[in-house]
Amino acid sequence: MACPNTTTDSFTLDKSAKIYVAGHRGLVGSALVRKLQTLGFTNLLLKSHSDLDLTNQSHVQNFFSTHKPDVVILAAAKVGGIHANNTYPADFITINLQIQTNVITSAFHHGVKKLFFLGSSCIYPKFAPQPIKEESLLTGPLEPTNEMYAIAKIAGIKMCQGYRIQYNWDAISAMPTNLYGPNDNFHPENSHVLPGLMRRFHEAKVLGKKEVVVWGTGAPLREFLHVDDLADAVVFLMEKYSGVEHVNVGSGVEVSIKELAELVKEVVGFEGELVWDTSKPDGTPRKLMDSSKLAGLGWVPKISLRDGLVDTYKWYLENVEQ
Ligand code: GFB
Repeated sequence: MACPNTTTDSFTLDKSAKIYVAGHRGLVGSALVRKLQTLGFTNLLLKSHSDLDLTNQSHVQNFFSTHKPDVVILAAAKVGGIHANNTYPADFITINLQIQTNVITSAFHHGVKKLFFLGSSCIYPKFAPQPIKEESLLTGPLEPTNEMYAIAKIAGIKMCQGYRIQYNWDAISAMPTNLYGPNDNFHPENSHVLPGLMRRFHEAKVLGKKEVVVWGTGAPLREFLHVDDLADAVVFLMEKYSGVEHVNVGSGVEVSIKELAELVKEVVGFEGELVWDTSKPDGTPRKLMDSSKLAGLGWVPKISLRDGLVDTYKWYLENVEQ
């Protein structure tokens, strides 16, 4: 495949650049807004879902023609944990394809200088060699529980590549590992494992319960990254990277779901027992990403899993609990 512009390139992200953060109320988008504001970016364009439905093509086109952002960070997506992905496959593929197609095409047609697309580590084959390198994309079958979401995200990567190859447009994409932090979804069924367990342990502690049910066998391995580290990496890549290939963003630290459950239990202060519900799916056995490409560019994460959990539980108590 012809790959123009495959090396790193310097893009000056001006402090006054008009940056549209799509999905600014979510886990990733809100972390990006905090990061950009801390760095002194003053011209952020933010629209909530009630003001702009990103699945509506004509609304998205009108928005871009009216506001003409310089830079777009596409963090809006329908996301969820293993149960939500398994239960609502039509929503996961349709809504994500609609959002990303509308935003990417409108950004291209309205003169956006740089677009950043965010995907997920579930784009890789279920049995990809570990740690997973960027080159593993499309080398084998996907994990069935999140195939629809993964296919939408793979389409997003390919759209960025297509526009770069055909038009030399500066669209880049990054694939974060499993994320957590403030503004996560703490829904008991539809969330990812970390916020789901945090809420369950907290409620069990408050109600004086003796047991908490945890899904699956506890054997799957997962890599977790605090969303503030991800936001830092996104800004870093916006400024330092311009290439056709997506970039993995991980912490390099892997834990089993059993180890994670024990750690969340300790941080929350629940003193009862864990009961494993093996009727629930484990999902992919392991998905540790190889983030050496990003490390080679000069970025490494800073927040340990324990510190990140303490920070997230504090946020949960101050926000969700209230
Ligand atoms: O975080 P999670 O839903 O997503 O589940 P994936 C990770 C593991 O934790 C699975 C187990 O083995 C679950 O069975 N688990 C244990 C739980 N207790 C719970 C619980 O209370 N809630 C949840 N949710 N899991 C997602 C994909 O896969 O990863 C998404 O479905 C996305 O598409 C995301 O890519 C990053 O890591 O398995």
